[in-house]
Amino acid sequence: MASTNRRKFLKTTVGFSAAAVATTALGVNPLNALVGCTSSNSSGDSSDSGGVLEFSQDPLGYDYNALEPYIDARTMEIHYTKHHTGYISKVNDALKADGVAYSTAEELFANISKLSDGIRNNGGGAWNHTFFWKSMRAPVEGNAPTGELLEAINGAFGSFDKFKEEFASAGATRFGSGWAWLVSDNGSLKIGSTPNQDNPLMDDAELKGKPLLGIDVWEHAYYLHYQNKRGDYISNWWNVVNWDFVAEQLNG
Ligand code: MN3
Repeated sequence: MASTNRRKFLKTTVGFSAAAVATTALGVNPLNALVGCTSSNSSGDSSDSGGVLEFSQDPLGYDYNALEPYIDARTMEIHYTKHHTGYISKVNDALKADGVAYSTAEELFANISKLSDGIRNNGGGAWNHTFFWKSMRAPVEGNAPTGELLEAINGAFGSFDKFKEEFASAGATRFGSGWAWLVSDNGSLKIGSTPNQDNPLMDDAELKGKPLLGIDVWEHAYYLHYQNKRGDYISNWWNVVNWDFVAEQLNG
């Protein structure tokens, strides 16, 4: 039972390892970035042994300039080392201060409506960015989903182009700061957005489901290169989407 739960968790969540703080240098094999979620004790063991969730920052998995020309190196560096790092340290402080001891991020988000704004905003920021880094890779010519994922997108939205339009619109029309998402809601694909650092795993989110793809539409994600042109950022972002990662989320 314990190992079943753990396998299920490993398949459905990305980016958390309790106690195992990632300090690996940047520029590592991107495949390494696809691993990496345990909410376990310091031995890296099963969460069933009483491990308490603590967020950590995985290596980015590619260089800061890997997404150029679509996302510039300076934006990536600030985003990863300042914004993301900040969310992680603040959520861990808040979890400790409030004595909040869930064993997985999913469990935390499933109870988020009962917790403080500090945990909500920083916990969402910690998780969302880990997910975001993994859903990107160096630009690929003609970048597009294939196979089962493409069929699922075509089935839900009519075509890949229509899917991109709807997704871009969700990002463009999110007022202020937030995220646009593709989620699987019990197998049904949906597009929507969340405010601030909320995500579709949160119990009180308007858009609920398992995140398959997400884009950060906070100005800090694009302002240096695109200034106020959020639409240009989103349309260029399709060049760096890691569709293999998205397919893994669908099948996981
Ligand atoms: Mn951000």
